[in-house]
Amino acid sequence: SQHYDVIVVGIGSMGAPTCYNLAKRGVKVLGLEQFTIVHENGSHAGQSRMVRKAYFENPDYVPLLDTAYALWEELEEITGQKLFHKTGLFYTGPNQNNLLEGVKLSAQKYNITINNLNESECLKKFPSFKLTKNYEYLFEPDAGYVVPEQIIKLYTKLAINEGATILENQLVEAWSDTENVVSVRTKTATYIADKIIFTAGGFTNNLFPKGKNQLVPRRQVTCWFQPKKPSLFTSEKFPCFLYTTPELPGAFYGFPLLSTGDMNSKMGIKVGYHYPGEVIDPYTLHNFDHEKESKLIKEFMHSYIPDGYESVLSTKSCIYTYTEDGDFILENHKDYQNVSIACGFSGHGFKLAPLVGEILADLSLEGKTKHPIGFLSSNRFL
Ligand code: PYC
Repeated sequence: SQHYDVIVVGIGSMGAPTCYNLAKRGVKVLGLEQFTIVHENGSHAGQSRMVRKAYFENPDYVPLLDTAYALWEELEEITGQKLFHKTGLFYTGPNQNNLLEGVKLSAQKYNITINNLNESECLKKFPSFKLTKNYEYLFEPDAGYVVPEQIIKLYTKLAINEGATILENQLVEAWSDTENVVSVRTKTATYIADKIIFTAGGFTNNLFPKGKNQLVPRRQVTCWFQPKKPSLFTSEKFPCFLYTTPELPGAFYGFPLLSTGDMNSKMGIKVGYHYPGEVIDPYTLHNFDHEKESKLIKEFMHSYIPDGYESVLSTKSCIYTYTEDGDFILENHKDYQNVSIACGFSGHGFKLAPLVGEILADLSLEGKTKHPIGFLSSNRFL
């Protein structure tokens, strides 16, 4: 069989940019995807992902986000397409909650523009949000969203243009890392390479049955709503948002009507609940109804964005793969010589996909990267 320099397993959010970065550096790459390029069985479906910089989770992400922002821009230049939709991001919730405090901490530490709005400014700028007294209202003007399916297809195409081979419907049944050669077996073939990179999202555990790092795939539901007055829900009047409520932990989030579709399209506005959902076997993602989860989201809409909810257009499940602490794992694997891995994106990874692709190419080819990813090593769990 053919000998590749690097095999990438899982050609989704992280695998597609990884193939591109490797191929661009002149190495012989094989990408293996168990489903198709873009599908609804994992973590990337759903038409929109937020890109933001005042990172409430942990300020250590901000230097990485700076680079990712530059790479989103570079991707627009390479492809000549508009990919990053700068809508701004509205954050609100009770004073002194973790999310808002986290936003302010990162903004302060890294000098990120965050506008502190008062109630009347909010009402004027974003008339569709119901506001609560004594909440804080923050706006990050440089945030926005990207369309994950579009990005993954683009990176795949760019990778192929640079010489990568990408194969669909190739479920990895077994793999090994021995004597400086990795071998990967699918139903139809065995492939050999010097190195292997796993970007398998919620399916990572299935490829590392003895994995020590606990990854927990969870089912997350999103709803699409037809707004009562669509003209109030374009990005000019309705930005991306993260909204914490006193009733529940976590945050509700959502997007305006996508500027890729027309205002009256049946796409609607997408809203979800950013909080750990039900633990699942990732291969059973579509075996559940969305009753319980949609009810919460509908109640949120009813209370806080009532004009956004005329009817529910659709509901969907996708996967978040949690680590214990909600931070990613991005490293050369501790137990294998020729294996690099990115996993455990815990529901907030897509915005960094262009950089993860670059870092994985660095790690696999050079054994190190200049990017500050020490905090994403699995050593933190030792
Ligand atoms: O990572 O920005 C994010 C996000 C928002 C909602 C879910 N994830």
